[in-house]
Amino acid sequence: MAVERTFSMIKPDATRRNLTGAITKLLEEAGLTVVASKRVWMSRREAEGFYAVHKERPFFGELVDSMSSGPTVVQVLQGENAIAKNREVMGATNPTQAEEGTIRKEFALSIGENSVHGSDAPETAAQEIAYWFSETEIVG
Ligand code: DAT
Ligand code: MG
Repeated sequence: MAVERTFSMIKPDATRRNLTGAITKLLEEAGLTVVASKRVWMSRREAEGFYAVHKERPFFGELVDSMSSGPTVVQVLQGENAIAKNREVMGATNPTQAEEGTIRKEFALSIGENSVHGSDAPETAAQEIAYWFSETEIVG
């Protein structure tokens, strides 16, 4: 399995509760290395662009409101099989369905305020990394 990079975001519901360290610890314990990280309070426009794939979904307005409601921490994670591994550590989108030991099981408040985002495929990982980071900000 090749070393990959994926994009991760610690959402406002989690930064508000001072969970940045606790969430990063779970990612690092899973073997993922944080090769870029910064705190960003995204605008509504940035949130709409980032989540454009969901713009026809009924929850889009709520999603944009929540993502622009406070600071997030955007990160690039690197490691073996990083995209799938990050999704595994995150747990299911709906925290009631997330497995024990996952970030969402432990910390998510609801399906909307579910504490973390993670890319779902190599193409989206590349797009999402480029949306928030320049190459020089990533130190692998
Ligand atoms: P994931 O974040 O697990 O990749 P997704 O891409 O389907 O899930 O949805 C993106 C985000 O949109 C999700 O993290 C929270 C929000 N969301 C998804 N389904 C929702 C719903 N039924 N009600 C409210 N928010 C929802
Ligand atoms: Mg998704």
